[in-house]
Amino acid sequence: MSTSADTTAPPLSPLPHDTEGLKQSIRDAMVRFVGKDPKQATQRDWLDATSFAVRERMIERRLLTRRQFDAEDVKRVYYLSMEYLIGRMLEANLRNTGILDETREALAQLGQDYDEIVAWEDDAALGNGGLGRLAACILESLATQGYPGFGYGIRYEYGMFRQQFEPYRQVEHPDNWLRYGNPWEFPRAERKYPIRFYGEVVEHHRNDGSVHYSWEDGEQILAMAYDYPTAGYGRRNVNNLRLWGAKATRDFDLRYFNEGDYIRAVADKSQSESISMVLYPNDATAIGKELRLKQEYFFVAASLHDILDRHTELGYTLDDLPHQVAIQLNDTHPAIAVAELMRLLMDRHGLHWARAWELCRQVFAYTNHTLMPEALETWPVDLMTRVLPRHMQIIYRINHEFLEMVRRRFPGDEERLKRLSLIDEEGGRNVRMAHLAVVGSHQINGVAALHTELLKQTLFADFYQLWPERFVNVTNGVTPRLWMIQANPELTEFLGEKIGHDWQYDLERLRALEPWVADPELQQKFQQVKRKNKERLATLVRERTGIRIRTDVLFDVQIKRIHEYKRQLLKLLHVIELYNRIRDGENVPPRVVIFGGKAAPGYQRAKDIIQVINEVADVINHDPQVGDRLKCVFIPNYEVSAATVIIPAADLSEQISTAGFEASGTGNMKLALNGALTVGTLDGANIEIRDAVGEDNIFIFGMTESEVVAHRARGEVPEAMLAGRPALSRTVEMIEQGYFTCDDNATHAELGHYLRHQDPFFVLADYPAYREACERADALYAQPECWNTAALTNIARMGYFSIDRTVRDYAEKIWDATPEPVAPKRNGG
Ligand code: GPQ
Repeated sequence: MSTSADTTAPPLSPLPHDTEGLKQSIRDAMVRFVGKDPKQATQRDWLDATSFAVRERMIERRLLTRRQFDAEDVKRVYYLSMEYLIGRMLEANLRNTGILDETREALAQLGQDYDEIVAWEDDAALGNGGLGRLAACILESLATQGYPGFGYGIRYEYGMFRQQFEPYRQVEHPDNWLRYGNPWEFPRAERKYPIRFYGEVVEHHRNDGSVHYSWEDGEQILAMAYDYPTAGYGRRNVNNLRLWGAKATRDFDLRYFNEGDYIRAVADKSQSESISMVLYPNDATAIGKELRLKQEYFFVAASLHDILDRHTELGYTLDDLPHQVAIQLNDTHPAIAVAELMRLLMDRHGLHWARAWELCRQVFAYTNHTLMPEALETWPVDLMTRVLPRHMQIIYRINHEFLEMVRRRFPGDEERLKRLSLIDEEGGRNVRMAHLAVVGSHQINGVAALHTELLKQTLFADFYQLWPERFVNVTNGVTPRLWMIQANPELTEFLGEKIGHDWQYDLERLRALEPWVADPELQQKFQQVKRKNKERLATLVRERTGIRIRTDVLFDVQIKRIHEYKRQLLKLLHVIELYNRIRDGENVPPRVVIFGGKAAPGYQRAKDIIQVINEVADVINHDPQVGDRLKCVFIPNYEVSAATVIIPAADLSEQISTAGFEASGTGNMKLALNGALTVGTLDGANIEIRDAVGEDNIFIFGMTESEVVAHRARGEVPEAMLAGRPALSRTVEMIEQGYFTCDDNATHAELGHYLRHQDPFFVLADYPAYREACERADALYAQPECWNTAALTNIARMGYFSIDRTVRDYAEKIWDATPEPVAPKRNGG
């Protein structure tokens, strides 16, 4: 089908992409948009003016991309995610638009320092960790590869909290990232949809005997669109991320105004706008709060309304939906979309149940990111009935039809029905959102090979038996544009000199490096690059913590959310043992240990772990007997912009989760791509990384997933591990006896008890193997030629972990979508 989109409309006047033209644009923007005389401008003003100059060039390409997609009958992919962990936008947009060097020069000619200017930008931290960063990488890759792929999410006014230590404990500060406005967003006042909550379902009986339902009354708020253009690298394609902000409806106030209560009316307004106020800072834990359910429905309802409107505006019918639209659910957070699309198709468009269900199933696919029970979302039936009464009805009907089918296939198997039901009947009745997502999707994917296998064998075993063909694996990836080209310009240049630039588009081409990994000259250059990156990190560490670190030693890095299963405690036990050995006069190889990561504000155990790491670090860093042989640094407020400084400087990458718990990991990929060697368990994507780089180029240790299961079944007391292990016993005793504390012994005693008697993630059981793996790493680091060969081999073999491969896997296995590159020189510019 061809549409009426007007591709013959007059072209936009092309903007120059050279230094002179950019200089002019920046100066103009300073006056016209920022409203300042360049002579009076602050660095923040220069940031804004520069951002406006880039944005002008991006939006031009955005319009051309849209015109082409509209004209060419393309299938569109919509990525629904509660989180996008984007980071700073200026440098990313300059780089992907291809005007980074010119802009740097333009600013220099205007008397401004580019590096200082970009540092003024706040991170867009609309996500918690891996799940949100993956969503950001996927959008970047969709644009880079020319897929018609669009993100939908929430425009939180407050993103991920800022972390401070006072002085050891984590304190959370609000992240008011939109405080000074945001030059990257386009508010779309005309794209506003009313979203309903509460109210009731009314039955309408028709003459032909059919029943029609409508959802009425309750409360309405508006979802308003804010668009963020997303540029592809080395391409003209510019896609769009549409984030929804909550606005009170105009008539919000009528009732109170009539009663003369003006203040109450205005206060009410801010209450309805609170829906998009703040990101819940929880990682891999379900939240269970009414506001969270409202956030989920709010952005899903607005997105589906928008998708269907666009679909019909382009002249398509509902029967065309599966050919024109694919919707990916990023975890279960948007799973209510299944019920919402059913509601729209039936109640608004008059489709019958069976046809609506067929369309739904062909449109949706669902990505699972964890097996951990505490992360699986369920909503009390009572709550769902109150907030979304029509959806609850629809979910009951989906469940009824689904269980009827199961009954036919497994007659008399009541236990199976209970396990599969969308409603969990144990301990109060709850809607299982993962079951809704599975039943409503044509494909379900895990994010690494092991994770997908475990999904099939455990969490979704009953579903896998019903529909084996629906389960696929799509191993995660990372974008080399941010995590190599931007984060590590020196290594990028070094690779360019040796193997050219093709790898920037096809990361598998890094293999061309392999013949040279043992080349002494190349190794020397690589070491120089690492050293420079360590200097850069040392500066950041000094600025944020006041601690001085040397740059001629091994940098041992564990950066990720703080979680028991990720086992920051395992690293900490090793640090304490190293400290003891130094104090005992042993000649321990020097190292700098770097931690970074936030704890969910309500996750007390994780906060205790932060406190203890900070206290241990303080003792070690001030012990004159230790000097600079061991430093331990916890970098506060770990975020995307900090990650781009830490990762290129790392030698050793800590990926030490209890096997079976980390769905994939993506930090593991970023670090290996930058030439860090992994010390890791056989968990998540570590397994695939080992297969890619080879066993000699990674330090694998610890129990495998099945060994963990067997170990747990034996039910041993954790402290039994301490017998015959004096060094480990001493470490645990030092913690519990308060060796490292200044005030609060209780935390430490409790932590000691936890390790001895609970240790749910087997820190003690895996410790001996871990220490041995760290020693293997030390031994290799002592032979620079061998280490550098291994590090360069890691880089050369990381091609598979490009997000571009991940996105192609989704496109081929799940979306049936094809790239639609925007033709160069179509309209100039
Ligand atoms: N992940 Cl369920 C999150 O970052 N947040 C979550 O709420 C859940 C998962 C992570 C997961 O722990 C990592 O192993 C993955 O690499 C990442 O998602 C992306 O798939």
